[in-house]
Amino acid sequence: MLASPASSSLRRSPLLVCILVVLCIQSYYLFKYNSQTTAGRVRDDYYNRGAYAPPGAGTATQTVIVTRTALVGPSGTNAVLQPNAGATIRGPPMHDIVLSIKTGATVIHARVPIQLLTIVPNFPNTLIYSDLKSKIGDFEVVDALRRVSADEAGSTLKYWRKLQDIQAQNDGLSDSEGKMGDLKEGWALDKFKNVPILIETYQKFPEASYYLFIDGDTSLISSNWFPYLMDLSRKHDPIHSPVYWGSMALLNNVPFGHGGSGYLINQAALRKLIPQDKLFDENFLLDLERNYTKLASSSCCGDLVLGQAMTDRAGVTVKHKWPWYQGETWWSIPYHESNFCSAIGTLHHVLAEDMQQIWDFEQYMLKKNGMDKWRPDGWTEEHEGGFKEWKFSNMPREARTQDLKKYKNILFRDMFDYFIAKKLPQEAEKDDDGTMMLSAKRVGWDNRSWKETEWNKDKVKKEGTLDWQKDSILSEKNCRIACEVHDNSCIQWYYRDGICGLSPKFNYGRRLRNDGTYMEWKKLGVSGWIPDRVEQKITQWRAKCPSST
Ligand SMILES: *[C@@H]1O[C@H](CO)[C@@H](O)[C@H](O)[C@H]1NC(C)=O
Ligand SMILES: CC(=O)N[C@H]1CO[C@H](CO)[C@@H](O)[C@@H]1O
Repeated sequence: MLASPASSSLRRSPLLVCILVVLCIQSYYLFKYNSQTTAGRVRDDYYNRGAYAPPGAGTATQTVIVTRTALVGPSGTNAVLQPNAGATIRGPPMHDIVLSIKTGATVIHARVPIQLLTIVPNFPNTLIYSDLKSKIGDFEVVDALRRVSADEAGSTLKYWRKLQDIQAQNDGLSDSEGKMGDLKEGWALDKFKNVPILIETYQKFPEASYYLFIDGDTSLISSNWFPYLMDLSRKHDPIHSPVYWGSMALLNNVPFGHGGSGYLINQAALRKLIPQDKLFDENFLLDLERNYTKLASSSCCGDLVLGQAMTDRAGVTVKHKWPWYQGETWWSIPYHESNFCSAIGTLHHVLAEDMQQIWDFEQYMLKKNGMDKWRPDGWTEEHEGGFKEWKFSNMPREARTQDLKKYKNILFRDMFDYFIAKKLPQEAEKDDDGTMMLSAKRVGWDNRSWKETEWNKDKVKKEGTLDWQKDSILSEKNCRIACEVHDNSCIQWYYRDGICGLSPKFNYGRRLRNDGTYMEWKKLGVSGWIPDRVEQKITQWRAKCPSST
């Protein structure tokens, strides 16, 4: 018979067994006592449950069990495992907004787990949609395409069938080397998902005030959202005054909320698309889905199709609410007067490792701003314990008159200070030929100056192009001089063979490649900043929202 070292030593020593039993009973009472007396403990448990319960299951009556596993090692040392949730700061939970995450089967494992570990517990009603049914931890992942009409979707659905087949054989998509190969073509399926996701999200939570739709590479400054929704609900009653807000994009004259930046729709707007009495009318819903699947098959993107549905059928056109909703992350955002003092709602193109950094940043800022214990006026112990849900559509009177200006939002300025200020090249350098520059530069680096003004071979052919603009694309030095000498508003530049980017906004950017030689990096691109001008601009922008410290 096999026996583990621990159990055989237990059998040898009845005294050890007795001690263990006594310890167990004692810790049971200790735990029971603790959980009844400290509000902080109740809160931690609440969030532990939120994090691990399947979406929608976070009801108030559920029993919470926290297990503490005592490991008795061979040497008799005790190691106690317990979740470190007490250290995490979370704002008031937001049951009244449904967070709906759209992702794809080939990327879900790279992206969604870190969302679940960071922002999602602040949104107890979270749904995850993909193009394949699966699970992530205890979260059910819904296949958003299962109800898409195949005859309307056309040949693109062959990728979907391929995913289904491979899943059925493998119980997963990776091959024996962990790769997914051409399955990545599955992104073409993405455009069919938005409208079905909208319908199903509404069906699952018809009573919610808000529905926020994001992608797997979208992050949120989650704590900014509670005061934001309070303010919004005072101005637009979520049940009667339609809201469809996002970062507006325009394609073929159709305005729509860009999907990766996230778009917010309230119940009033959804009701206009799907009248309440039609919410479970399968014929109506099938008709709606078919109409927009057909449109999707000849369109580029699902967020656009949704924008069209909202405009045509619901009569609600997206409102542009940039920079709260925006499509970049800390290093790719162009910092400027226009956003420096604004609060951050969403971030997009967030790499998994950046998502962790952004979460750490939020935690840091909550403490720094003294907002770590913030709760709205009218918040009670029942809300805290999850026994009562906070309805933005029916807030307590105190909350409706609370001075929200006192809430310290997390701003773009803060993100700049936290991530970039210390990494910034501070000193002008010498160029390769020994002459002194005004700029500091990085090789193999893309600071995205080209996003603002890009001079290239085609553009310099246009009439009226000045000589220095024509010259700027000929060499790195010319491009640098274009910024330093010819363009007063320019604070940074980017040069790559035949391309010169000049920008009056600050963009940090990112290394283009980690391996390779200096010459290879140079080919990829060189970025320069003019430290004096950068500092001057940042000081100007900062003056509008001086930090308290
Ligand atoms: C679908 O399109 C048809 C034809 O344009 C239209 O008559 C019908 O009302 C639409 N149905 C829905 C639910 O949008
Ligand atoms: C990684 C990246 O965004 N690279 C960009 C660098 O700049 C060139 C010039 O415009 C762009 O084409 C690249 O996409």
